[in-house]
Amino acid sequence: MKIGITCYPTYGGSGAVATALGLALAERGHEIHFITYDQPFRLPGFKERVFYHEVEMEDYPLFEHPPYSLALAVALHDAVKREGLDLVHMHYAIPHAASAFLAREMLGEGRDLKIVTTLHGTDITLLGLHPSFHEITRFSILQSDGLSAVSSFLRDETVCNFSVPRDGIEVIPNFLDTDLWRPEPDLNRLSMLAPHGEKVVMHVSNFRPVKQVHHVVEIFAKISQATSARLVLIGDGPERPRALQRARDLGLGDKVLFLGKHVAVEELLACANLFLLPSASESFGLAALEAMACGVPVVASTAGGIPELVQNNVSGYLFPSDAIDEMAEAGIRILTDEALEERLSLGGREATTRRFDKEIVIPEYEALYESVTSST
Ligand code: GMT
Repeated sequence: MKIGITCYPTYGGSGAVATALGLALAERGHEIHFITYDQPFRLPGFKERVFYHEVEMEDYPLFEHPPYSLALAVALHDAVKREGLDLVHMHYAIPHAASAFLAREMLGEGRDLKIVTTLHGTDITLLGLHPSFHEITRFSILQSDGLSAVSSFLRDETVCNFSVPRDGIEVIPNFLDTDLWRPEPDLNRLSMLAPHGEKVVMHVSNFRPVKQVHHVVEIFAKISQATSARLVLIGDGPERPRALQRARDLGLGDKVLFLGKHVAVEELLACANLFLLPSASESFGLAALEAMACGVPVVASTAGGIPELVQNNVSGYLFPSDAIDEMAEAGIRILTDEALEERLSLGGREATTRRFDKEIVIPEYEALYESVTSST
């Protein structure tokens, strides 16, 4: 098939999933056209059957907010006509699904365009609920020919928040390549992260408020009172200054390493002994899945779809998102009991290879495409 993919190219789970999906589909023989305003952060250089179309935006003194949704509609319309795409797959409903609808209208009567939309998280749980977005989000969900949500939790939220039919939404979880995300630490990197043999506690995110990175720092502060450990923070975003300040206030000094945005996170994750994800809201939690694939026990919140991947006492421990003391205690247990760390590490890796490997999940997207393109 010839498939157009639109996602946010910035550091974040929906862009990571969309890019991994496009690359995996190309490996399986499909032709993939990424249509985005910038090169997706996990999209490498040249790959066979993979093309990148940049959405061109014209600035104008009248615009305080340039109308990206329109420029995207034009880019989609153009790509469909020039490349003969069979369908476009929109990741994150706002505004992508509405732009795809516009592109389809622009094609007119003679040309049908199938639209698949994957709901990722805050498009449904936060942003889409705002009165300025709610009706257009509902409309573009209903106008999509195929819909997927990344967890059962998110499907239920969509049905409840937007009054749309439940049976039209497939649950297709986040996935990864378990050959790439592996529990094999590079000893050189490990010695740089933990030069004195400390345990490595890790967190990866885009540092948005929902991630509660200040909680990560507080949990770590308690852990470091009980055992020798370092906290490695990967990613960047609006909450970084607050987290940095919290680390300073708690006197954590060089026990906390801020590494900023890294693309090859898998190289670092395998060095960790514990992954923290105390999010206030999380439709799935791709970062936790990446940790599990690398054999890293997870201590996380029970928010949203996290319990659909992290199993209590199998791959980690789950608590309410503000339970800092309980999360710290669980972290200390894991870091001071090698047999427990090993058991949770194996449990996470096993769950990942069994349910979340790309070989299992990509066919679920292909089946969705088939059902959409074969329907009239
Ligand atoms: O919905 C968002 O906040 C955007 C998105 C992103 O780009 O980071 O994150 C969501 O999509 C990921 C991929 O499907 C999920 O793993 C994340 O759990 C989800 N984030 C939230 O729900 C906060």
